[in-house]
Amino acid sequence: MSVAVDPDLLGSMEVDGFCLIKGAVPPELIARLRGLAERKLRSEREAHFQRYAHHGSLIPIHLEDDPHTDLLTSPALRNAFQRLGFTDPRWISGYVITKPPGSPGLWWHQDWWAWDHELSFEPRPAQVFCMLYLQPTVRENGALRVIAGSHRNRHPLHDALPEPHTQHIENQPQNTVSHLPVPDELTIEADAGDLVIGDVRVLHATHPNHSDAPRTAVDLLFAPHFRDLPEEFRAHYVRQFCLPEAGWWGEPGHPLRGSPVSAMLPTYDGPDHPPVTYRRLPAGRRTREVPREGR
Ligand SMILES: O=C(O)CCC(=O)C(=O)O
Repeated sequence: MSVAVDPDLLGSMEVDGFCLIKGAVPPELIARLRGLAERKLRSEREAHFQRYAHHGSLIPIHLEDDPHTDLLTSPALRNAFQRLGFTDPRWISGYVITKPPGSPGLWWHQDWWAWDHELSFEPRPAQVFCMLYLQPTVRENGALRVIAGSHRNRHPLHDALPEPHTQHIENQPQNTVSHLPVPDELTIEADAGDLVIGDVRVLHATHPNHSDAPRTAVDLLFAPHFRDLPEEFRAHYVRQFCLPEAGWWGEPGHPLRGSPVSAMLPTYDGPDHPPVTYRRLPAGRRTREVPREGR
């Protein structure tokens, strides 16, 4: 049964570029996600934590990682997406993000990657992040900071920030523009099981973790209106590295074909397209490094 669009939630996404859905995911699924996060964190090498010092970690999630398919097909996620009016949500990638005790805040950034394309200026997001917190998350232990409306409106930070997800921004000290407070920022505090869904164009950062316990979240990225995307974007998304190898949907007998999770995975049968131009900074800014990694 489908759930009606919630005008308040949809309004928050449209106007602010993010929304908070309280108690979206049930405790049993959160407990299993904690288990997944612990396994992933245990198996990661020290070099990873050094490279992603400000995230804490950015460990990819794949379909094999229990309970990821159960989360993707859960009534909880379906319900949240229907309330937001997502017409054809497809999963693109996912990460375990932890912030160890005493770790720094994450730099201000936005996560859109195709700023030369006209799609960047559409009201509806081409891509959203879903942050699922696995413990109470407040300012003290590294909650999310956001600038409401910055997904569609120019903000002074757009002209000041280094390229996101590069070593250049990773090297910025905490007393620089990449981290400092801005007057219009908001902090989103969340409980375990709350879902923060954001347009990837919105400017966001995190507070440092000043507590003595890790702060862990699962971050999933989706194309909420996949079937309406231009062909070149659909062709791009099916090739993302967290997903099963592109083409599975055309292989007779492939275990994913007809499976419940298949409805949440992007597929594409159209013509080949040259890659969409990769541009991490909005118009007027130019790439300083070529960072074709991650996200
Ligand atoms: O860890 C968080 O709360 C935010 C992570 C984030 O903003 C990102 O990975 O882009």
